[in-house]
Amino acid sequence: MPLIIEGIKSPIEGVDDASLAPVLEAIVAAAKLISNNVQNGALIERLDSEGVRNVHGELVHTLDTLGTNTFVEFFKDTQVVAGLVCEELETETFFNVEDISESYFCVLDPIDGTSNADIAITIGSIFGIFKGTNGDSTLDATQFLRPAKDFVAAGYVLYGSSTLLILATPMKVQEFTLDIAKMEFVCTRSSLSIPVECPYYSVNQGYEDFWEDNIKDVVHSIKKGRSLRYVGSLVSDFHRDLIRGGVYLYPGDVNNPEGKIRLLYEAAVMSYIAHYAGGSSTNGYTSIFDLQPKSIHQRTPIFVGNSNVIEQIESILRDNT
Ligand code: P6P
Repeated sequence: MPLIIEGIKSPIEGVDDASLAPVLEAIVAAAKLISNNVQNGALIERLDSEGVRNVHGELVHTLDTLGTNTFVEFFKDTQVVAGLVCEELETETFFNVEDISESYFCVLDPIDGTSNADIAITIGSIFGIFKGTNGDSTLDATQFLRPAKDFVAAGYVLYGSSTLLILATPMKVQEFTLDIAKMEFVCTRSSLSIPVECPYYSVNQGYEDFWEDNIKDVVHSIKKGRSLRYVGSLVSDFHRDLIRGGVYLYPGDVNNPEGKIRLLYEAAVMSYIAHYAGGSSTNGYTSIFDLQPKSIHQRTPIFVGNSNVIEQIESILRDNT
């Protein structure tokens, strides 16, 4: 049943629960407000660092605070979002709703790649949406510690040369482009699938000296015949893989065995999108789509994109164990 969402001109397909509408409308409204701030950036002094560090020890930028506060406010106003895990907030945030068991629990990286904002490189917002587990009215981390396959919807907003909303449901992955004149999103790709061709790979080659030998073998093998593209912004690198074909790698290394990318609100979302776009993901040994999180801010090595290359990566790592 196509769902009409305020702020999106085209009906959203693949959503069979109309109660999701307020959650998606909150995301659309936040995306529009953040897009405007990103596009005007330095003109409205939105790109500075606030000189404080978040739970991960990363510098907090004005945009991070704006993004966090915007999503928190808009999710709270829905009356159907009961809880939020956000990269910028150390603990879970809960909101008053009428019926917790019929509500939604969201995971969010409000502004991914903020350090790119003041050099006008694409950044994004990454989100995943769980439906409250039947009858379970507990308000604690267990509502969020669920594998990506449990999302009812997930996606990202990409603030780049245009502002895009990528929305994945078990039925399909859709792309919507923000019409700046009308400030509404319009469907521009109705059913996305990762191409069979895989012309690109994305990894920060600068860390090569810190990779374990098996990861060096993986990169050495998959780079053959491919071009390296690395923006340093997950939503950008992943979006290129989704549209043009490719694979994104952020492996662990000797200093950070679990890598940098957070499982719940970054890797799980990209694995969900990849899964429903015909691609796949792995932490090296198991699909991230099925991976059970243990804590809300845990990190994971991630390899995501073209299924054939992901299979090749797992094969190399299995042979190296
Ligand atoms: P590095 C941005 O900080 C981010 O979380 C992702 O968007 C991006 O892919 C990655 O980190 C870049 O990390 O260590 O290569 O600078």
